[in-house]
Amino acid sequence: MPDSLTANPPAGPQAVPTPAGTPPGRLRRAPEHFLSPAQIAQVQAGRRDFLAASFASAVSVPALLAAASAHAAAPAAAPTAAPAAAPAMPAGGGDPAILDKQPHATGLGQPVAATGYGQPSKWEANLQRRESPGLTRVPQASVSFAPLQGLFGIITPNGLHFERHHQGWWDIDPSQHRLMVMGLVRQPKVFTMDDLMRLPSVSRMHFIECGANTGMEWGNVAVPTVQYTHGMLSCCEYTGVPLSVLLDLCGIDRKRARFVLAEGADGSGMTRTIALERALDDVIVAWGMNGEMLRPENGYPLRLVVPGVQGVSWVKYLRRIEVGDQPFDTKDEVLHYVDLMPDGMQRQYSSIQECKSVITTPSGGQQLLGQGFYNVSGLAWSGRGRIRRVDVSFDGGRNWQTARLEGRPMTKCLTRFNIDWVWKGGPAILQSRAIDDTGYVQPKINQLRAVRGTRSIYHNNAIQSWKVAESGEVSNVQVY
Ligand SMILES: Nc1nc2c(c(=O)[nH]1)N[C@H]1C(S)=C(S)[C@@H](COP(=O)(O)O)O[C@H]1N2
Ligand SMILES: [Mo]
Repeated sequence: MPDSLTANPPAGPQAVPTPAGTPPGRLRRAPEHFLSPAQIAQVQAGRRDFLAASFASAVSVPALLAAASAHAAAPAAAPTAAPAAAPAMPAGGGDPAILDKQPHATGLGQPVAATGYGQPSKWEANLQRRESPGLTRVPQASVSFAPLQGLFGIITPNGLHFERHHQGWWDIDPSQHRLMVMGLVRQPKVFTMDDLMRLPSVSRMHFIECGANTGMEWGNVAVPTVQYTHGMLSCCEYTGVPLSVLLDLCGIDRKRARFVLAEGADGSGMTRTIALERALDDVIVAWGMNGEMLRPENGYPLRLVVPGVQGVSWVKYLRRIEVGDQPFDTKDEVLHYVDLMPDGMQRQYSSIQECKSVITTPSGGQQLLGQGFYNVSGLAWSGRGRIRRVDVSFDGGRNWQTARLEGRPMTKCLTRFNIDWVWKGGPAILQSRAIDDTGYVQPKINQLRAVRGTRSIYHNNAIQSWKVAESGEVSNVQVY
């Protein structure tokens, strides 16, 4: 590793005072890939088997990290790589970034509306949602993970929202899209987008988490960065009409109705049963996402928002709601999305995303470049309600301190937490533990395994551990 990465930052006049009264530490952002260029070439050449095998049997983390740091240390592939540390001050004193006239201070800048739809800075081009090559056989039935390590606050920008498609995504003409509501209703109806968008709407902030998020970590440590351990998670402000309004418009048969079925228009035939109680509570038939129409990848022009429930029930390209008197037991509820328990039985309809949290900075693949103050930051959420408290440990769970929650926690929504930390250069294990307003405490991985076994895929909400080595390298570990 180049010396510049391990050297302590010069404590010059620029040292910013921090709440903990120590100079700030520095951090190298997570490598955006955990595959070496050679491995990526192999994947591109169609050799995915070695990766599929590694994912199934837990990739060796040292190997991945070695690959990651090899990649990160390679000459910057693009001019957009994370900015290098500021050049050392010239002997004569004076910072050229201050003293020299910069082009942007002397030339004429860009005109308004140079791009009709604004784009992120070119310096941020490494912040991307990313697929796990080899995780699935075709990219139309795959996942791209949100780069949690690079996001602030709680809102996921629309272009970085994670994606999960079973049969590829579509950009459906909204003028040709229809939503049918039928079954146990007095008057079945078909709605156009115009019909729907004239109805009384609501806007609510909620997280969406795929039930399989963190699913690769059931047996052992499997992936190196928070993007891949927790990136099937996003949080938006959704706008739409409450499903209860549509059901009332159609005159739902309140005596017999117990469940509704939601069906998507894509070829995956995505269909999910939702209990009527929930359907009438906070479920939204949504077209808006962070102030604009849904993105095609996320179900444009219409998707179901089912707060607190695993992502699969948030049916995209929503085209049909059927009201019935029993669960529909569709393929995505019988064959898939069941939890294999230690006794060999399958647990079905376990839809709620239980209370969970993760530290996003510092996190796996990042590197602390010097001792000093760090703002440790992360996300907490619960499918049952609001986050009440987040505790953080720096010694693998022996001692806990309460983190600061940003803003007022909202129900079934991400909550950002922060806590001060001074790294003195020794090894540390960082963990966060969330508690929701039902009093539920996020479990340790061994507590979860004791009940659920190790052969599950879905609903792994265990405490995440990040190990900080004396070198400052941060890696994914499991602590019992
Ligand atoms: N029509 C349709 N809806 C769907 C899916 C799909 O493949 N087709 N995937 C589901 C799954 S498993 C998840 S986790 C979420 C992902 O939503 P996103 O792609 O907007 O992140 O959509 C759900 N709704
Ligand atoms: Mo999912």
